[in-house]
Amino acid sequence: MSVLGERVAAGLKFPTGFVWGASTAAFQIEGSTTVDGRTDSSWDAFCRRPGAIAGGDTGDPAADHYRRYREDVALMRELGLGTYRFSLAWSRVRPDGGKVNPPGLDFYDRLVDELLANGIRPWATLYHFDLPQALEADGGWANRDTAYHFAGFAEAAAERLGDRIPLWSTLNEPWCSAFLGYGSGVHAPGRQDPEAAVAAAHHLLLAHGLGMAELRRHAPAAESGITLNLYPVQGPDPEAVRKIDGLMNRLFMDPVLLGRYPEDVLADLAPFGFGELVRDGDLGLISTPIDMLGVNYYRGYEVTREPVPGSEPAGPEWIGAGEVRFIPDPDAPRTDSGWQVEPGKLTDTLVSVHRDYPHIPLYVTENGAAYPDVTDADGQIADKDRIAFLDAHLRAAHAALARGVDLRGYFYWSLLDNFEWAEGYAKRFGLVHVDYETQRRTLKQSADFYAKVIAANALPGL
Ligand code: IFM
Repeated sequence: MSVLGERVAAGLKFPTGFVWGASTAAFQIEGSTTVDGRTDSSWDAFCRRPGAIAGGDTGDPAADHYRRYREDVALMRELGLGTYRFSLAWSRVRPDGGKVNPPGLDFYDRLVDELLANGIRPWATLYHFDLPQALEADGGWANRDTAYHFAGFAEAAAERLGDRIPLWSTLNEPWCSAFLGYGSGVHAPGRQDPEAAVAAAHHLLLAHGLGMAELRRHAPAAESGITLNLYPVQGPDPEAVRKIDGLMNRLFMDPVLLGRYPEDVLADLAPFGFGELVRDGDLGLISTPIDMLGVNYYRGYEVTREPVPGSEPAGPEWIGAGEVRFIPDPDAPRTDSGWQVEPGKLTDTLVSVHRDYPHIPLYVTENGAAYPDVTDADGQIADKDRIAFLDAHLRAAHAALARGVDLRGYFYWSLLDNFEWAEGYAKRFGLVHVDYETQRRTLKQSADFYAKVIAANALPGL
């Protein structure tokens, strides 16, 4: 066990300097989608497609954060957040993917200054699902040119903000952008085209590499990396596990951290032209050394190829992964998203990433749960389920530390209730309740719980 492991194993105290934060993303909270030179993103366009979003919801006004950011930073301060992770809207910064739009950048400038004035460190994600629609119209991530446009966006952002932002992620969850956006089509742009989906995966990774170069140039002192949604894939059938683990995890981690695509995944994706996409020099760029890896964890994947009554496919049908099914646990509690609550698998994820890619510091950059929160007669939101979720997952993160994982911090998803993509506003993940009629913010009881953990740097009662 490492020295760190021994120190934390003594009690549920977190290491000194452990980073406590909360995350959001531009499209999910900002609103104000037509002001100060912002143009449409792929999500604005997708929201207009009949039936794409539950309840016909759109990204405006969302949580009106664009106008209420000062109030939101004050809430972060009340919570004691050390770091706030947010994303930049590309279509504010370089509308239509074209020229830099200073008024769009000014918003992030104001936000960053407000955070710093309140003693909160900013962590910027460059890309969290919202591509300028003009680039989408040219093929989006299925078009290699988009990766080079991304480099221009990264350059503009880092040039302007790199002096004040100490933590950067190039991309958030490229798996979702590629496979939900261009494969199953449940995310923008809503395409169902396997070849476009695998092309998007490679071009997103290329964009990450090109973006890293810009961050190194314009924010040399910052810690920079990428955020991936990772899943511990387990089950009785090794072939099922291999396939899903390859597609969900190793397809993204191996090129970034080892400089190569996994052979078995290349073989799985060969019928969709994946091999031909990769040009000389691409993997060198994609494996530009990163300073940390962000891990987003929500649920595990217990899978098999055996028929399981009532289970869903664990992967896209079009690569033969649809034959792999989830093995549901009928006794596991579920969140309002229908996801099983599996805190122990957060430990498994962190331990296996640390084992397979040993030298990379980790952050849990997202972990959280939607529940149907109810405001009681006193105006209180007693979100006991979320408190239990948070407590259990923090214990799981702590268990990973005790097993020697170099885990540097934890970010709850999300600070505010927000636009949960195809689910619209119906799913509430926030520590802070947002009344979308009045935009009134109310701290839920989970926010008080989290504030106490942060203040003590420890789990309560210990
Ligand atoms: O809301 C999303 C977020 O945008 C990306 N990670 C998962 C969250 C919950 O689904």
